[in-house]
Amino acid sequence: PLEIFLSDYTPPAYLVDTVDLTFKLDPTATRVLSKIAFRPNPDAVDKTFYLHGEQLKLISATIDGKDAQAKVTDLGLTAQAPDAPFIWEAEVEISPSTNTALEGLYMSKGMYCTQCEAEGFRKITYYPDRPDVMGVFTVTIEGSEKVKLSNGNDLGDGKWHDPWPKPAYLFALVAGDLVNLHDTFTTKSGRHVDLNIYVRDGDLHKTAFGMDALKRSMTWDEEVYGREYDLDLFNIVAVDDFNMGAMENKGLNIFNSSAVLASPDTSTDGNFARIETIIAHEYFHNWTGNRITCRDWFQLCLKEGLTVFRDQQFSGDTRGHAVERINDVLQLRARQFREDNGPLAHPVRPESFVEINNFYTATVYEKGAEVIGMLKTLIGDDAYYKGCELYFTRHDGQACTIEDWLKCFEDTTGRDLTQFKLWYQQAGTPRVKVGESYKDGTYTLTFTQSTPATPGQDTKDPRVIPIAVGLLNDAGEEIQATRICEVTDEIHKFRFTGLDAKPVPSINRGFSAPIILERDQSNEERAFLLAHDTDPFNKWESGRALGRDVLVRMVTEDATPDQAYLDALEAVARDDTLAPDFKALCFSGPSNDDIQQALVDAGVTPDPTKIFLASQTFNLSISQSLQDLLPRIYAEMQIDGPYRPVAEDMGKRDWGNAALAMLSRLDGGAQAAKQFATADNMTQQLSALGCLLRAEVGEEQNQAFYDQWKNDRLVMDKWFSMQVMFAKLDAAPKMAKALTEHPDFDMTNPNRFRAVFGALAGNTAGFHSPDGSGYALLADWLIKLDAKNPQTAARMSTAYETWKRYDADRQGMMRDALERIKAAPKLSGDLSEMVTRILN
Ligand code: BAL
Ligand code: ZN
Repeated sequence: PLEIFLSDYTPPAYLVDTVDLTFKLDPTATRVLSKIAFRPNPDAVDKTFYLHGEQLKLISATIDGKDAQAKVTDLGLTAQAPDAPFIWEAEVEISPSTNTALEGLYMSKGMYCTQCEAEGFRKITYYPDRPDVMGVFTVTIEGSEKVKLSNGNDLGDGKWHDPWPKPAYLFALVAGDLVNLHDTFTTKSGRHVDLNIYVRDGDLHKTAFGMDALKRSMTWDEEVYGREYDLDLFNIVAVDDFNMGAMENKGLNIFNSSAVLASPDTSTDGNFARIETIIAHEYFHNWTGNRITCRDWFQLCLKEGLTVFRDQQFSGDTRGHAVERINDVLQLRARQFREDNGPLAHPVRPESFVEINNFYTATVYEKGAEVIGMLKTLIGDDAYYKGCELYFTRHDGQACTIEDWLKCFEDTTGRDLTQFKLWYQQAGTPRVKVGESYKDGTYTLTFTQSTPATPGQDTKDPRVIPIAVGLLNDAGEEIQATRICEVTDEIHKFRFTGLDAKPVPSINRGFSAPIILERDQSNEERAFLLAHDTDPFNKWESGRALGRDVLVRMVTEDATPDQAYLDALEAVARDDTLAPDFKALCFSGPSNDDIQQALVDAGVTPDPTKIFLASQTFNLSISQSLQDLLPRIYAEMQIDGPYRPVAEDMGKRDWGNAALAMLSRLDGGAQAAKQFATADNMTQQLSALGCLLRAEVGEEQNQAFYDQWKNDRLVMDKWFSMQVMFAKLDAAPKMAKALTEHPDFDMTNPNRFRAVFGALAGNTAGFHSPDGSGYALLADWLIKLDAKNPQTAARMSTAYETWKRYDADRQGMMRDALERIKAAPKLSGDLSEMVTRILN
């Protein structure tokens, strides 16, 4: 497989003006006719006329009506093309029904659909399939399906025209016997937009929330970024078999059904919140991604980091910033810090890749969003929005780079962003050591930054790091409001003067920079900040650090749970000024992976089994210490009236269900069984089932749940997942194996595969069972899946990325599993690249 380098970028040889496509749909022999107006690119260096094309049967190809005499390989074709504008016409045949990779045109439960990002269009027809080639598409779909959709405006009779030039990765087609929810939106300048969510028959009742979220996203983007929708029609389609969450194709967003279909009966609060975020994300791409796209795939973070940042802003505005930020950071640490600290670490803008599908990562997305957040913090809100405005006007209709993006902010602020750009170029999570001193009313903070070596990058330069700092006095009063310390050197000091006594610092408030702070902080100080910090993120963070310290000592020193921590938690539980969702987060406790990372930092080899057992004791102690309070909390958090997916009610359910989880450790699941029996929404039903499964008393309810929901695919995914998630230790791989033999297990459906194996990888103690059964089982199934769907197989191989953390036995077994995958016959380029990088 070929490694591609950012530094090798050259402009395309030919540009495209218009693309006319005709699809004659047939499950095994779809004919695709293309008529493309090309013209030579004056900026081209290499003038070869080259079109990408994979798994296509070429029927005919002409240039200006004459046989093109194309030379065809497995990856594309070349032909002699004039050094002047010309018309390319080709006919190819493809087989959507046998396309299990779900890239290009494929079939999902009888409907035709497409996924072209990043490089799927080349499986539809021959084309310069690169994002810097943008054309105006007209599409005709011939077939007996009731609904036939493509991008842009509907011309009737299966004909579509998209007036906005776009790269091929934003092309989409859907055809099937679908039904739709229709609504309308009027933009701020008065454009009337028809909105539709298309689904399979039977799913229409699950579309209202998605539609509402779409309209709220449209309003938000107008109000906050001044971005207006630019077509008369916006369609969303739900598809069951989909590799990603959703896809932002121009005017025709295609969604994994799990990321759009919602109803109180079948979706949890978490599902509702995720759906709202993804709908917003895909809609926001209309400007950040579609109107302004990426010059090449190395620039993926240009659209993804920015769009994630925008969806996080939207979700914060909708559901509350404190809780949104904490949840975003939890995700970042669990996925991105883990990635940054292992063999798959790569810069937010990678320098090279073999398979671009492997770079839709937490680093590109989530760290990419953090970088935007830091830029906004450094230059201030006004300058940020001014720079964005310049970006939108200067680059509308273009395929851009990170340099283009940063230049807009340099031009609006006059600030040199060369050092800031290191955030895009250097992999690895910076570590910042904190030193402090106090003398004569002056408090000095000394930050020392360093970033560990990552693959291909042994040394790193100091970055600019915005660290938000506030100071509190002994009485818990804020004596220095949040100030941004701009760390630019390896060692950087900041002074706070005019103080009466040594203050208590609150550092990296709001998690203003995605760094690891290294500071000797006493548990007294953590408890103090948990009680008094005015910054909600650091308040929570202090509680989390306390919990982590307690658990680490329980693992390493066989310590007993710390009374001071239990008292601090009780104070949180009793504090009526705190929102219920915030309390629930304070009680969520450090994860097995958090503790592992803390142990690795302390030079201790983590044992996931030991951490699991210590966590059990830890959680039981918390439940016991709060036992008098729990029934009251639980009762107070019950809601009368119909289910509403609004932040206020969700927060109450979160905290109520946290109380239920604690109660269940004491009452053997009695209260959870009651809740399961009476629940009138999925959040309450599934929480109760989780408590019962954890307590190993939920067999009857588990069967009842299956009987009730066996015909609902999305709920069945939860059922598969829960059983693996809550299985203890080596019962988890056994459960996963048993579930693969269940008649409803379908490995070709990514959601179902992820339900079982994503849950296994997430059940840390289970996946790392000392007998190696988790590693071996996942390897067996990744090999099987790779033959059908390389993209999903490759993504799931990241379960092994931490293999070097563990003891020699576990390392050996994980290496064996990885070597076995690597040696599998006909391994895809996707999975091969991943296991090779993980092993190195
Ligand atoms: N562009 C791929 C799916 C997403 O990030 O929206
Ligand atoms: Zn995106």
